[in-house]
Amino acid sequence: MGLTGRLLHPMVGQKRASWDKALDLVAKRFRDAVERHGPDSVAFYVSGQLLTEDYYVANKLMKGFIGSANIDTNSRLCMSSAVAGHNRAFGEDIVPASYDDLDEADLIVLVGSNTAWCHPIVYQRIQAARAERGTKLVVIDPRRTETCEGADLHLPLRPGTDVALFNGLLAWCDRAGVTDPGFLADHVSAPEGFWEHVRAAHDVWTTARTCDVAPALLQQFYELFAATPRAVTLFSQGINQSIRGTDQVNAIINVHLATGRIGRPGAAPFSITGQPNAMGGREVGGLASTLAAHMDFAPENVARVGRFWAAPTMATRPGLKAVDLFRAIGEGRIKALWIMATNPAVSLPDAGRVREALAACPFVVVSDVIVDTDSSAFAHVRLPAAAWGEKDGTVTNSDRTISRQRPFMALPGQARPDWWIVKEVARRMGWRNAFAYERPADIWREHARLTAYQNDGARLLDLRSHATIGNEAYDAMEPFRWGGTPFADGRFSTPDGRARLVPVSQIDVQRPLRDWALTLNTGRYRDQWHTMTRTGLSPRLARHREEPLVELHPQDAQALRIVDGDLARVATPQGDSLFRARISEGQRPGEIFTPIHWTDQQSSGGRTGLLPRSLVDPHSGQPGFKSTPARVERIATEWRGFLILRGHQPARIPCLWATRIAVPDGVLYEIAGNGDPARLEACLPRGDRVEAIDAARGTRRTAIITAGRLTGVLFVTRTGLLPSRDWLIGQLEAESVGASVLAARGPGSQPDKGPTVCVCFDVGLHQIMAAIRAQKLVDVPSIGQALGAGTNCGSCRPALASILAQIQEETLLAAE
Ligand SMILES: Nc1nc2c(c(=O)[nH]1)N[C@H]1C(S)=C(S)[C@@H](COP(=O)(O)OP(=O)(O)OC[C@H]3O[C@@H](n4cnc5c(=O)[nH]c(N)nc54)[C@H](O)[C@@H]3O)O[C@H]1N2
Ligand SMILES: Nc1nc2c(c(=O)[nH]1)N[C@H]1C(S)=C(S)[C@@H](COP(=O)(O)OP(=O)(O)OC[C@H]3O[C@@H](n4cnc5c(=O)[nH]c(N)nc54)[C@H](O)[C@@H]3O)O[C@H]1N2
Ligand SMILES: [Mo]
Repeated sequence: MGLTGRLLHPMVGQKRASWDKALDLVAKRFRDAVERHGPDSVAFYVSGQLLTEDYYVANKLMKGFIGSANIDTNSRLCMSSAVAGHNRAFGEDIVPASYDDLDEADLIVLVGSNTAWCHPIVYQRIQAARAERGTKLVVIDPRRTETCEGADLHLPLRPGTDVALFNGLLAWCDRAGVTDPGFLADHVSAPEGFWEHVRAAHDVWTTARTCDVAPALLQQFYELFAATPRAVTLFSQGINQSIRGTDQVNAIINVHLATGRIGRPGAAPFSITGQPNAMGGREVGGLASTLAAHMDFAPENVARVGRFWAAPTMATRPGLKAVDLFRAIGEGRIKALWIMATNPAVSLPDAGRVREALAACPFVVVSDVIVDTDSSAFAHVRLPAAAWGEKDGTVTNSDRTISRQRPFMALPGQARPDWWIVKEVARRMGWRNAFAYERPADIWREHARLTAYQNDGARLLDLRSHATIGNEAYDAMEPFRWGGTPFADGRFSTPDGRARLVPVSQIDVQRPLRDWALTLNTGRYRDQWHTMTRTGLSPRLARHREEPLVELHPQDAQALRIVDGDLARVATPQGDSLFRARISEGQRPGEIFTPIHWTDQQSSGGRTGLLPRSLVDPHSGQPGFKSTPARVERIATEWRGFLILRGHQPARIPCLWATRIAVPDGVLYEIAGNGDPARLEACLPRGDRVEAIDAARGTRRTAIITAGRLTGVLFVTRTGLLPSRDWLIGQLEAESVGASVLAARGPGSQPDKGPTVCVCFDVGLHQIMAAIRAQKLVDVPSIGQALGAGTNCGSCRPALASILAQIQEETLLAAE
């Protein structure tokens, strides 16, 4: 929320510009492109981090006035498979679940979701339900994540075999007689041959072999599911981000439809959202494949929305989906592109290609809150948007609850809300009356009216009670969920009111290729958000994982002669990047994992975006981010070390490996390289220099003291250990330091806290271990009482549980 790195005024090229000048330029370039090359020569690439009002205005401008549907969103990378799956099964993109279902379920199945890290609040709610009513928890994920800690079952399936697993479950339920014939007869239709197909191919043994899980484990899950009517299946990116994502979604929904476990308390398939307002984007129609307000491009819908908007040039067919859009940009077919609230140079698959496309695009506009991002490096115009605490509007969450987001901070500098920026461009393109919004409430009312417009019940999304809401009532709006309990009456949004069972088959999972024998899986860390433009500024958040790691199973590491802490190059046919190796039993052999977060702004390596291929699901266009053929090799370095700088930062650190970590009053770089490390001294500021060299260990420690204060530290070693950085970092804030800083430890200074486990209360591993031993703590709540750890956001509780388990095991062994 601070102003570090904030974009505070419009910029044209590298120069500051007035809003008038910047907006006129954007309007002119978009108008010129449309006039010369037609409406499909321009595009918007937007984001689930816009508010519903922002999204509505952008969608209206592109689809009703510019006359193209070339507006797509990063939700394409996130949940478009869920959208496509819902449409196929229900006839409308409805999430038929609410968070209350988690409280009422007896079984919760997490599929392809690292909930403990990515949805910590939901995860705490699940844990509370478990403590209260003994809800069973099953995790289906190829990796053993912290979400598996304390779960009743973990199925570490072969990636990409979820269709087989859920088809197997459906067959099991059929055989066990727990399908719901009444519900099927009255409310569901199945294509011919559906049941024969399910029954034929899916015995437990075959399925277990396909999924590479122990048959007994699989059977245990099937028995549990069959015996538990109140079951919620919650899924996210392990299901969606796949070239068979939509089929995987329908495989899950099929089971719930067939067992009638939908539209009832505690029973639902539950697609969980990633970004704060990805759902609001779906409601306004911000995907290139949807029109507006849950309508598609059927001619009657185009006519209806056109009438409502009094639109001069309606888009009549879907536009380009994200991956295709950037391909079109690369081919020169898009002459002007506007990116809002997303960082595609990092987050799209095959990001090297994306960068080439951006570099070749004649006109790129980026609306962002941060000056320098990997994408804004390609912008001709940068527009300063309002950030989270300054924004005013609404958002929708996973369970259709719409909440007001109210600003609690003033707009800094020249920053403006995204809706304001878009409507100003629209007005300058000539559509003054259609975009005469003065406040978010004006847009909200229009959006609500459109959802109700000629909606005779065909669409569940209907906000008519809000169509005439006053400005004050809008400001005072309480969160509300639309759609009630969808499908409680057994009526679905299809023409005949019946849900559809969709026949889906497991496609063969690609065998490892000779040169690319490993499979790369990618995803999130607990304490970073996507491309780190904001979380990367927080020293504390950096402590959980300071560097981008490639996690490998011990067997693979041994074969590759990689030990924990080595640098390793991950390569795929698309590109390559360096990572720090972490050996992990939680990986399946043959599969590696890297985080999506690091960018050019923080690191010389860790560039996961360069690695995935741009293959997409045929129905949804969502990329298969979770599975890319890859290989890994060890990269030898002669020395490693760290560099701490107060204030100033060099543009480049001249060595093989450098990752930047924000620290209070400065930055810390973890570094490694070959050759003479003396060239790094160029990065140090001017000042008095103290130095210690230990030739035997190949260690050299340099500190720079300027006017009594510590301004730079360079520690390098060829063989020895490096001291903890914490004490030195603390010295950046000290009024005066002396030559003793080279000891990296003050007189009588506190023992090292160890790696941070609880970020909220800044509690380290060593502190936790010491407290467990000294105070004989036996459970996670007692650690919380002793140290505070885990008592706020709770996302470290699985880590606390595993530390506890480890110490208990050691104590037992010692006793024996
Ligand atoms: N800390 C943090 N939280 C976040 C975010 C963040 O950046 N940081 N981003 C938010 C956003 S936008 C999103 S979309 C969500 C994503 O939330 P999640 O979906 O929970 O996160 P991911 O780490 O992308 O992937 C989830 C899991 O899918 C597993 N997986 C991979 N392949 C398969 C497979 O074939 N089958 C199955 N069953 N599982 C598989 C991976 O091993 C991984 O553990 O998180 C949201 N929350
Ligand atoms: N390999 C791999 N790639 C992935 C994924 C994966 O699992 N694996 N996950 C995919 C998923 S699910 C997602 S959601 C994407 C996320 O990827 P991105 O959307 O590219 O990531 P963010 O860092 O969230 O980018 C948001 C940008 O908007 C800016 N911003 C923040 N708030 C505002 C605002 O209010 N207005 C404006 N105008 N700008 C703002 C931020 O500074 C930042 O630059 O990544 C996708 N890419
Ligand atoms: Mo996402």
